[in-house]
Amino acid sequence: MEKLTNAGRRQLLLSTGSIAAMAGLAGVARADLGKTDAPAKALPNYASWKDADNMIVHSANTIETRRTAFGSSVITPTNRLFVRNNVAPPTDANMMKEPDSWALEVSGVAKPRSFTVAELKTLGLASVPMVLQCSGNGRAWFEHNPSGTQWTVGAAGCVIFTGVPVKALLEAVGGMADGMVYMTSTGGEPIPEGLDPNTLRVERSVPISAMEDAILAWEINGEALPLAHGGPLRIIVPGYTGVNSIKYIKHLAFTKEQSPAKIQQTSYRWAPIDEKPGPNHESIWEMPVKSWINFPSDPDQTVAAGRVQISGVAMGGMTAAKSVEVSINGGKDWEKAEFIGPDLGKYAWREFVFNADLAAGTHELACRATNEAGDTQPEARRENNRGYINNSWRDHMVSIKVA
Ligand SMILES: Nc1nc2c(c(=O)[nH]1)N[C@H]1C(S)=C(S)[C@@H](COP(=O)(O)O)O[C@H]1N2
Ligand SMILES: [Mo]
Repeated sequence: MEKLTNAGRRQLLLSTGSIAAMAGLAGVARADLGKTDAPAKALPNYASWKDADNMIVHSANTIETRRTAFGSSVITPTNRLFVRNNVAPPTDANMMKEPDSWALEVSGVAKPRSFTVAELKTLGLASVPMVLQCSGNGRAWFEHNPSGTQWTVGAAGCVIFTGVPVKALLEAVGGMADGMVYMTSTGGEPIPEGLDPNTLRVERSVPISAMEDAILAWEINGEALPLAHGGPLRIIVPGYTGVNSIKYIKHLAFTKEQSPAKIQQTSYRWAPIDEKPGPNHESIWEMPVKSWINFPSDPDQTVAAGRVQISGVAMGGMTAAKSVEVSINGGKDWEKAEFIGPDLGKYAWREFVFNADLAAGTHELACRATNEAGDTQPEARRENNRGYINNSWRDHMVSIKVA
């Protein structure tokens, strides 16, 4: 436990979604969605190395990639990857000085013990290209103005994490204890004294089946994992929404019950709009099939009439993206787009391109992906209280001026 100053405590509380919403973040006018000339806010210190021109700084704890800034080369550069913290990140300057000495406690196993990152590095090595996407990506299009950051498409990126498979770690501790149902990860944020830890603790449980492809990562895109993305050590749960990939992980537990933390019990739940989210609602875990167009997508730009390369990204969720179709008339007619670039496996996204001849005027461009499981991206979002997991193709459509 660490004592926080009043200012520190206020900052911590300000970072929670509902208060951010009260501060006006939910009030983005719909017409402004996706605009690239939104007023610039300064990057916070811990993320000062981000590519400011290509980010939208919603708050010190919520930084979005601009729709025009994903590039077409599959991997999202780390300096353009979104950042999302539910509470302020740790500020302990020593934490990143010797990342190899960061300790992870492991429990709910035959031989519970603690490992340093240096020790974890001896147990195994795996590299996982995957989409990291916030559960609230696409929230800005929900009509009922759910509280929380008004992300459009940029609370997502495709990156490569490298670390030790959780399975290899389990082998080293004699396997899971009997009867365990969940894999529960705890973040290393200090919890201010005097507060009920369950209100702020970032602790998430996922079904143990998610362990199959999970890794404990210390590297992203070939570089040491920075604090902003969970360094020195982070768990990665591929195919699951971002909140399940706990940063600066300090405890990995196999448990019979889900975490009692608020972030598990009453947040990240599929609650109907008019119901208070609670433990009886389905948890937000696996990601569904989704795609969106990145180029052209700037509503302030006019595209030259003639041949246009329409491009974007398509992800399958728990299975690979299999195909993607594009519509240049608002979803009336669809034609198959072509995947380009390398196929980095089922958890990564694919870049796609569709070439169209566009005459002068306004065009509504849409795309819709299908995954290997046969799920096709729906036209309508699945309504829910907090505005999670929007994969509606209609919401992600772009209106383009051609002249
Ligand atoms: N310890 C900790 N882990 C966390 C969070 C957090 O606030 N604290 N936020 C989660 C959420 S909601 C998301 S979307 C991802 C964001 O990862 P990024 O900041 O590396 O993009 O981290 C998740 N892991
Ligand atoms: Mo998130």
